[in-house]
Parts: sequence; C-alpha cells; structure tokens
Amino acid sequence: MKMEEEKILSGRNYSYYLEAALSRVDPDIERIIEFERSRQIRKIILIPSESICPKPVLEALATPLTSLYAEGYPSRRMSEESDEKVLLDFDYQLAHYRRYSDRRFYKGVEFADFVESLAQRRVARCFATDKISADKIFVNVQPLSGAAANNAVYAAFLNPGDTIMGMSLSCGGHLTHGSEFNRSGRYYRVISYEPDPVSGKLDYDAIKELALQHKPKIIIAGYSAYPWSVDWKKFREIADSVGALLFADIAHVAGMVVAGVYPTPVGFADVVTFTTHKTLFGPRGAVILTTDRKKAKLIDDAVFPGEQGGPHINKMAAIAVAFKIAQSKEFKKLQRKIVDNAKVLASSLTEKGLKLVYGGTDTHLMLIDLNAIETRTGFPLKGEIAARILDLCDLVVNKNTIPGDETAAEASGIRLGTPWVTQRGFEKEEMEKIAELIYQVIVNIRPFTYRGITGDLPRGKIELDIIEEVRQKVRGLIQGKEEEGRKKIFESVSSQTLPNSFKQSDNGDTGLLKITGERAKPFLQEVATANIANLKPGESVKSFLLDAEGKLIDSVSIL
Ligand code: DSN
Repeated sequence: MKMEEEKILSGRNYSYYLEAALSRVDPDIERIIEFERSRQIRKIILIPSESICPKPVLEALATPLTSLYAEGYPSRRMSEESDEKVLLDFDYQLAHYRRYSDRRFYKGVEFADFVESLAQRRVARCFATDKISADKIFVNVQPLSGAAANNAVYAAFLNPGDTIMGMSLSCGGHLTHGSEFNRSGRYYRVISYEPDPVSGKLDYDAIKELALQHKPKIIIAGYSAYPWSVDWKKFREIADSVGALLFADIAHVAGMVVAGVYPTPVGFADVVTFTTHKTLFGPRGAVILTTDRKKAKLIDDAVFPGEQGGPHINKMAAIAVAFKIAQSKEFKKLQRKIVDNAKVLASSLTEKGLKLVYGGTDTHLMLIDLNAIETRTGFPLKGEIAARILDLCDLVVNKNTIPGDETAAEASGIRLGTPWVTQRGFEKEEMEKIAELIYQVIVNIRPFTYRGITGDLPRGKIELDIIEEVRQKVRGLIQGKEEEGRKKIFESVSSQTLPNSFKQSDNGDTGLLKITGERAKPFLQEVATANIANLKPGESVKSFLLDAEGKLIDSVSIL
C-alpha cells in the first residue's frame, strides 16, 4: 500500500469501509476503471457482442441487492403473474409471502422475489408474439451467462453420450454448440453442420440430411459469427423429422428479435437462450425461455440446483431495467438502425474491394476474409495481426475463424458489428468512413513472420503515419457526433485520464520520447545510427533516426 493511502486508511475502524468512496479506499482500481471508461469513449468499438450498458442498468447492478443469497425461485404465483400492477401490489404480495413463503431456501428474500418475477414477466412480454401471449412464456433469468445457460439446457434434456447437432465453431457456431474445447463437446456426441460454401448461407436440405443420418436429440440454431438470419420454420421441420428438440441460441440477435427486425424463434423452438448484454444492452447474464410448462420445470431444476447456487439478484434487477427499456419505441428504432448500419458497412467494405465471408449481412455483424488480401510481402495477413493493428488505430475488432481455418489462434477473419457505434449515434456517413479507415489499415499492413519459441509467429508492420492519420480520423468521427449531441464527452476524458501509452500528441511534436520495456535497448539500437549498446545511466549520445528505407527522420540525443 502506498504511504498516502496508508495515512487515509490507518486508524479507521471497519465501519469506515462500509461507507467510504472507492477513490479513497482503492484509487488504483478507480484509476483502472477511469482508463477503461476513457478507452471506451476514445475508440470506435466494432465488436458485435459488445454494447454500451445504459446508466440505469449499471445503477441497478451496484446496489445492496448484491448482498443477499436467494437460492431457489419466487413463488409460481409471482413468477407467472402477467399483470405488472398486481405483481407490484406490495401489500398483497407481502401478505402472501408471510403466509405461504416462496420456493427459496433462505429468508430475507421478499424483495428479491419482486425483482426476479418482474424481470421474468418483462422478458416474457418482450418475447410475446401474435400467437403466443406472455403468460404462455416461462422464463428463467438466473443463468450467470450464455455458456452456463446453454450447458443447463443440455443438462435438462440430455444424458452424456447423446447426440447434438450445431454449427461448427469455425463457421460461426458458439463454443457451447459442441466444440471439443467445451463441456458440450466432451459430454455429448457432436455432429456439426456448416453453411453452403458457394452461397455462404445455411443449406436446409443438407442440414436435414445430416439430421436424418445422425438422429440428434437436440438441434442447435443461432450463431456467434454467421451474418444471415435463420428460417426457424425450416429448422422446426428438420427437428420434427427426427424427433429432436429445437434449441435456439439467439444470444447475438435477441435485441433485434425483441424489436421485430430479426425473425423470432418463439413458437418454433422448444427452448430459447440468450445473453442479456450484447444487443439487449443489459447486464452480463442470460435467460432461458420455453413455452412448455414441463420443459420449464426441467430447465429450472437444471439451472438450480443442477448447475448453479445463489442467483445474482442485482443482475436480475438490471435485467428488469434492460427489458423495461427494450419495450420503448427508441429501443426498437435503434435495433433497426443497427441492421441498417451493418448493411452500409458491409457494402462499403465490399465496394472498397474487401471480401466478406458469406457475402454480406442482414444482421448486425459481418466478417472480412483476410485470405483474399494480396499482401505486398507475400505472407498471409492473419486476424490477430489485423485486429492488433486496427486496435492501435483506435478501431476495435476481433479476430475470428472462418471456413477453412484449423485453429482459432490462426484465424483468418476479422469480425465487425454495429451495436456499439449505433448507440453512439453513428449513421450511414460514419459507416462509410469507418469502412474507408479499415480498408486503409488492412491493405497497408506488411505481414511477416517472426521466429518464436513455438515456431514462426505471424506479425505485421504499418507506417506510423498511417496509424496517426487513422487515429486522428477516428477522433474526428467521434467528436463530430458528440458535438452534434452537445456532449463533448471525448474532450472531457483527455490526457489526464489516460495512461502514457494511450496519449496522442496534437501537433506530432513530443519533444521528449520515453522508450521503456525489456526490448527498449535493442529497439533503439535498430533505429539509431549511433551505437547505444554501451550507454550507461546518465550518459547521452547524439544520433540520427532512420526510417525503414534508410531515409533520415530526425536527429536526436539518446540518454
Ligand atoms: N464471446 C461471445 C462473442 O463475442 O460472440 C459469444 O459468447
């Protein structure tokens, strides 16, 4: 502990910590949170599974609801009460609670019951359709996140060794859809399907044939890195043809389903899971839905006590808030815009000459095929390197496997999505500019390999001027939007809230450049003309700095 903090904290009794501000107790964590806040504001984030969590949702998370245990479930009467007014009639509900209690193992949970049932009912209302009303939808809001929800579904309906069928991981299926690295791939026999290599779309006839051949007990549809929407009716027919349960994992598109801009699996799938962050903008969590009471019971038992212990009540409160927001017109408009923006980004990237895996998108995400890029050095450009350099340029994306890739580490795609930028108010014009910037970075990377301990490692170089130019343009795009909204958030998080390596100089003249790290000396030896190998602390030497072509950049003193 640093001396200053020690002084603040010493001699306090424990009650000090119960009320003290984070900044007093742990300025390091507070600073890291500020760095992250600042990163999120200063970068253009294009990870399709990420979005901005609204303040009211964050507020619900940071509440005393985090302090209690509530293993079990609220009374069925509350969980299935479709009239929110009756559910929130506190006197009436608390009278019932005193007399009949609930399905929990601890006391002190009377308000947790309100939170959980409100979250359940709001989710049900958001997923109700013309044919299936909210009171026919059974909801479990306890899964800690998507993987836990999916594994609970398997535990509810399968025995080890049973067959499941889902999209392969390299073609956009999720880890929990049977990857060998996940429990789903180790406990069950896995049959994987893939999109058609020519059309880039699901081939329902081929999927049916595979299902008839292998008779899976569960068929999984819904993806993490496949950009086209799903025909649920066709999947229902396939599942029926082999007596399989149809499991829809709509983690990525749930917000769009609620807004009616992506087809709903409700009414087709036996079980639906989704995470509550991503396009729903809620807290980290997940939900399992079914329209069948018997299946709902199996699911509830699989989640608790099968998979999990005490549920996170603060997270359920945040889910309730997110699903209140999801009922607004503004939410629906935003979801439509997410898809429109993705289509503009996809067509702009294609017009520039980049190749999209699967040919385009009608959702929020797309993948760039880096195999199609002819590099100046002849080495292939890998997803990791493209993503790393784009990040240096303040454009955040993730590497992703695409058909033909053998390992995730050597992925040759990058995945882009539009939820976050759409929340920030970006529209067609900004999407076109982002496509230009991505293109500018990608085609200017010079890939090479580097001999590491484990063999040849893919690496890449790019001119510093390009990084600086793109970063300035990113900054312009963000500031342009914020000035329209009269918020100027970008400027409010300038230099003092950033670690040194994030700081940008406005005029390019930094005067003094500090180079640190274990490779600082070899690096300087490489770029400087003077021999600095024997330089001692306190000594200095004059040198020239040369660029990659050997042209003079500057004359400097190295100390
Ligand atoms: N890792 C998430 C994604 O980015 O798609 C899925 O769990």
